[in-house]
Amino acid sequence: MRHLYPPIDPYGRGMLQVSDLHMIYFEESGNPEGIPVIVLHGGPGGGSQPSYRQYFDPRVWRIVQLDQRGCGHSTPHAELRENTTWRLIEDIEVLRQHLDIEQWFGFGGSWGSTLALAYAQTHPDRCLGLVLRGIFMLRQQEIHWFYQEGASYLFPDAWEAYLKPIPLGERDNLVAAYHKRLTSPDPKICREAARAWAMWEASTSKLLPDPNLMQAFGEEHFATAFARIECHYFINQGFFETDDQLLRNVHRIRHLPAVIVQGRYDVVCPMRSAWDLHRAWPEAELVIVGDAGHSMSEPGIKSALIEATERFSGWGAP
Ligand code: STX
Repeated sequence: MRHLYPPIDPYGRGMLQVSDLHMIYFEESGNPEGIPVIVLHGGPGGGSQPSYRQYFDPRVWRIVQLDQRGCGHSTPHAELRENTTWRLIEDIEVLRQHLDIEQWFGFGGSWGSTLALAYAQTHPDRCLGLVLRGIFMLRQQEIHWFYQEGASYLFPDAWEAYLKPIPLGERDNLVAAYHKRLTSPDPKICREAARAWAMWEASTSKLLPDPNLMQAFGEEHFATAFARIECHYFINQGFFETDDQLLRNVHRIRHLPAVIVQGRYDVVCPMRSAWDLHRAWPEAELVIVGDAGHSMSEPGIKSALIEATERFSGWGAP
């Protein structure tokens, strides 16, 4: 069993103006001469966390974190305009060039895995390899499972609270009903919807419920960006051209070393997606954690992710 590295502070941070509207916040930690890795957070809209650094040996890795458009310390907060998958990929490239990095590893779970796959498929020559967790490819069936029907069978209690802001007549399309409220000019309507949306995910993210996670997700600043940005991406199908775009383009990245870590009891991003990716990309190592749900902080997931970064510690050293 592997455990997190001790907490560390970044040695560098900054804000980058990536459009007329958006500034993105980034941090660098670990060894400035180390192997570069870009850490991609989930949601979209979740923001990066200090604990994400602790999955890497700080003597070996140059750890780059960024808050994607509209969340964390990036501004404007919870902004949906000019906020698409392809803009985020451009931002990652702007940041890479700003930091004078030729190539880097990608590390991401959940939506972070979606974005890492989309980035690597767009810029395969910039990637040294991928560590992915809780695979999410933003296909219609994945959205339907978690936000319409499926996960509701496993968490009927938490589901009631998720349904509450939506009147009976609008429940046949919950993502659309939520989108309407999360983009409402009435801050009270938006706030209530954001909280209910975020709490649904907090209630289902771990094998065993975690009150700390519930509290963090329920906090207004976090919930507003998380819910608004997630729903915006989901109603737009991730801005992908086809539902299976990420699977269809696996051939572009098959040469890259990769590890896929998946919790068997992941309710947010069920293992079906990791399995589909594994079938399309058998060269990537699939690690199934038998006693874990979705969160990267579940003990078995943590351990498997750290094993993966340790395995890649010898790669691409300068
Ligand atoms: N969205 C799942 C996701 O990407 C469907 C995600 N879930 N929780 C998170 O991200 C954070 C821990 C980053 C908030």
